[in-house]
Amino acid sequence: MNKKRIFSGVQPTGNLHIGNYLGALSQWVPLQDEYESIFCIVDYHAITSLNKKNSLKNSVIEMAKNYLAAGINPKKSIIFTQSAIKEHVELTWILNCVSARMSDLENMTQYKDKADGKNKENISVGLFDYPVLMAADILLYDTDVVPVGHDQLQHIELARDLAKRFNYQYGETFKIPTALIRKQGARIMGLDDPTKKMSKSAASANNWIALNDSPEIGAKKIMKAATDSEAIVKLDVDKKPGISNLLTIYSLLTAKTVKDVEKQYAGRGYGDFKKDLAQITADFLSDFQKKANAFSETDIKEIMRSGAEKIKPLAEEKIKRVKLKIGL
Ligand code: AQP
Repeated sequence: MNKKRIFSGVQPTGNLHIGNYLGALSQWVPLQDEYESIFCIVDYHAITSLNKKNSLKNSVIEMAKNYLAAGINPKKSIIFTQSAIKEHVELTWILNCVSARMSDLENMTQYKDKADGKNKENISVGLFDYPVLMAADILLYDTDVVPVGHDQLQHIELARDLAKRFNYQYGETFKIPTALIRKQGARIMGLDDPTKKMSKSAASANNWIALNDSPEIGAKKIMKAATDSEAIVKLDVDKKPGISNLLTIYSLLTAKTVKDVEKQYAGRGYGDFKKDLAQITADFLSDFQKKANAFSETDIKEIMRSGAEKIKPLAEEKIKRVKLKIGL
């Protein structure tokens, strides 16, 4: 029987954080054996913010290193850069015109959050249209399953709606994808404010631990993380969001259950727990960075070239079908 297909991607911004790692990348790794796996570095998404000044080419290479260090294996999975396949943009335009509506996009909470308080003169149309590009990414490859963090759920719903609308109007063309959200780690919260998700656009760098933070900085950020005053290491997301977030991070980085970690620190307060988690985080960062740095730019370029070569025929075939359906 043919394997089902997964597709997912991350924007190539320099400071991928452990929320991205625990909610997305680390979830992808075991799925590679079960699914035909496609992992994209979505550089067209990265240009939606007008203030990106870094060279995107370098960021793409850095991101690919992160994928490989996390355990994405190019022998099992296809890894490629979005802008290498022009059909992503072609399908976006078609979906924009044929299936997507202004009201769909006006309802997207991520757009509302990012646009909140900003003058519209400073918001790109691309930021507004980002979810349609994301739908095109997914639908182009007849994706069955999209493993993502919790914040992307609404965008996957939109991809499903656009596919259904297109199929209804023009006959069966797109597979309807489903989101795969992991039970633990799908929403890692900000270290300085555990009531909001960890996010690279947060105001303070104490909100996140970047995968390229030095182990010392990573450890310091854990020590500074907000907790309540009760000093009992126990998961209670509503009443103790700070310690619950740290427990989740601890559990995922050590592969211990939350229950076991709670038992380990019963009666010991937050001091020991935070000190140990700081060390665990520092070790994780040091190991991750060693792995990432082991890949040369030449290795990465070859992996990406070969990924794009493998994926191109799928995209071409799909866009040909779509154009035929709409009479182009
Ligand atoms: N806090 C999080 N917890 C768990 N998963 C998360 N993801 C993002 N934040 C968390 C997941 O990471 C994947 C890639 O995200 P992305 O960088 O391409 O887009 P994003 O969701 O916009 O990430 P950020 O860091 O939160 O950026 P900003 O600040 O720009 O919004 C996705 O699967 C996402 O769910």
